[in-house]
Amino acid sequence: MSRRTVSALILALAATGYAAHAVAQMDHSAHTMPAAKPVAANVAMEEGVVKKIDKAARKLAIAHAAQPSMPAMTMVYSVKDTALLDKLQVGQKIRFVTDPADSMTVLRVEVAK
Ligand SMILES: [Cu+2]
Repeated sequence: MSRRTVSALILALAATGYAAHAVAQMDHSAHTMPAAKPVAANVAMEEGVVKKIDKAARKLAIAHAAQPSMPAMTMVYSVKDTALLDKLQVGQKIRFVTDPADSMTVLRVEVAK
């Protein structure tokens, strides 16, 4: 491959990566955030109540509060780390953070006081 071909390939890959990133962010905005929030503000926590815990499947059903873009509802989220589920009980009020790249994956959970 010539140098020029390699640079063109790198540019093409970079462009693809950017597009995918933008789409992932848009998905997340549509689900949980009002538009125009910078990525750094994505640490805002959502509120909800634990409805079901399934450690074997690494799933967590949460009745989440109303959000700017969606009404209150129960949704089933995935967790990457089942240790997140250890401290939870059905019926507990929680605050949680979802993955900016995948709004159906919970990254962090806190029991609300
Ligand atoms: Cu929802």
